[in-house]
Amino acid sequence: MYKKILVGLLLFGLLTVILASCAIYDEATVATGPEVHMSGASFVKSSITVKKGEMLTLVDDVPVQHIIKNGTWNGNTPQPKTERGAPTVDVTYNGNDSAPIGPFNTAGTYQLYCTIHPGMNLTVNVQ
Ligand SMILES: [Cu+2]
Repeated sequence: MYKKILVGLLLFGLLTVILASCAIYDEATVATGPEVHMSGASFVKSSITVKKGEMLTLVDDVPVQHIIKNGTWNGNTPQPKTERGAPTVDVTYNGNDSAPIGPFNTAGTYQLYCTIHPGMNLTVNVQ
């Protein structure tokens, strides 16, 4: 009688350990795409390389609005421009949020900028 309960408990314990380790394993291997973070008035890094077909996630780490479009700042002058092969980007981040842009289906170099903050440029290299 006690033996049966003991075996049952052992099996239950074993199952729990297996399930728990599976969960940890899954979490560690979930494929996350490329990300670029944004602070108050700039991209945290100014360029990123993504693979063809990938989306790029922009993460707004601060309670500041950013409006990201195709183009670049030349000094204090915004220069809207959508390169051939670039996905059309027009995304508003309202602060402490994130959203993907893309997909980037064509290899090349593309410029993105924030229409609010002069000098806030991002270069996306697609390979
Ligand atoms: Cu901005």
